[in-house]
Amino acid sequence: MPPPLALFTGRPAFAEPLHVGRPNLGDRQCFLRRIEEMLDRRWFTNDGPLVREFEQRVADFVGVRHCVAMCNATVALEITARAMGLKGEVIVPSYTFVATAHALQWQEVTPVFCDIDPQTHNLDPDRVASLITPRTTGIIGVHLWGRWCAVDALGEFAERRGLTLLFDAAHAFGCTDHGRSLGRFGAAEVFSFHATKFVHSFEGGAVTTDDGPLADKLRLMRNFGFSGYDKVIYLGTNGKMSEAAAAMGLTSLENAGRLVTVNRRRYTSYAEQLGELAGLRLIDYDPEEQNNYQYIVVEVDARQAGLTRDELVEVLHAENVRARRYFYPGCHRMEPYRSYFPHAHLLLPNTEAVAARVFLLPTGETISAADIAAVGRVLRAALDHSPEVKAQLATRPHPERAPAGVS
Ligand code: T4K
Repeated sequence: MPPPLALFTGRPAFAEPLHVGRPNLGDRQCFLRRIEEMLDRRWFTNDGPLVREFEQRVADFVGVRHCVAMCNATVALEITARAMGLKGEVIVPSYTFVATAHALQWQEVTPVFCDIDPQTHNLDPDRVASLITPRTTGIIGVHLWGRWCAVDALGEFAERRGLTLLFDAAHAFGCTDHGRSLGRFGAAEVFSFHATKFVHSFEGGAVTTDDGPLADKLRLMRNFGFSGYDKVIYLGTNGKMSEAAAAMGLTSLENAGRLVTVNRRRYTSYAEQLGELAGLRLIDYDPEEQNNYQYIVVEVDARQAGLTRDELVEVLHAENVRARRYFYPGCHRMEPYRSYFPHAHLLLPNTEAVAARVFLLPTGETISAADIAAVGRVLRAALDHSPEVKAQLATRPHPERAPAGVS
């Protein structure tokens, strides 16, 4: 009998693909009513009533004075970095979505990659000091998977050294640090409301801050710098959120309480499935903190599991489970950074190791407990038959596998 895996039988566990990041919907009727009202109003963008309502609700939720909604988090990061006068070099983790680095490089600010703490997957505050040069103007921390990034240590350090501190909170809506909502730290924080996020507006982002003059500046900059009909007082761009996006954002925000319950249940089901599998570990979310449980993040110990992360991902893809290797291979191994800093990996051992052993599994409204049980069965079968799986995969060329030895 061949192992019960599509790799051998040709019959995938799922007829349709299971995606990581499948959007959650919220109340469809409520969304459609908002769209109908928007059409009747004929006000589709440029600081419309839905965007204003969304901003107010996000600010209240996070507990900040100001929220400035934007078309996406990448542009929001770019505008915020520019508004804060970041130039020269800015310290960022490499283990993040490439947008964190691109938002700086796009305006010719050099991202300097700092290694992460392998436990938290977040920037290691003890390594930041050694990367400071006379050109350093700021730090951008990332709350990866909604787990808080050393906000207090980085805050104290930035203040002492006169650096601007921002946070990329793309993953962190609805998450806390010691009971304090993420989105309230540093000079400003940036959320993503992309379709794949916990709360989403199809495409969207927002900056949250308690700094009134900064919020005013961000509003001008996202609207070409206009301060009146014919008056431009800053260099600006177009970073506005549309009314249709805000309609989805509001509907999604209203669904957040229900979704976190669903996500948490999925996380618990995965924990039960993976708990018995040697070599696979689901990352923890501190039970004392709030998390949105939007990310099912698995770490593979290849020696114990008998298979590498990449081999397991291939097994899952054959079953139509589109597991993702976020954030492999790390920004420092992507262009243009790879060419600019060809030796960056030497200073990023934890980034390299974590990026080689992590994969993400699908969750959310569209995934059922039965789906998770089936994913568990696939993983169990793969580990039970690891020598056969390894031999079978070796017959298939796969140029994208992580280099041997890094996992
Ligand atoms: N900082 C961090 C730490 C981030 O993670 C991100 C974005 C940003 C900054 C920038 O935020 P934005 O500028 O995007 O607001 C996706 C998202 O596009 C991106 O927003 C997200 N992080 C990143 C983690 O994931 P890709 O290139 O992996 O997307 P893609 O097209 O492969 O889609 C992801 C999965 O979602 C697929 O499995 C398919 C599924 N999907 C996607 C969409 C859009 C659906 O099922 N339906 C959909 O409508 O970047």
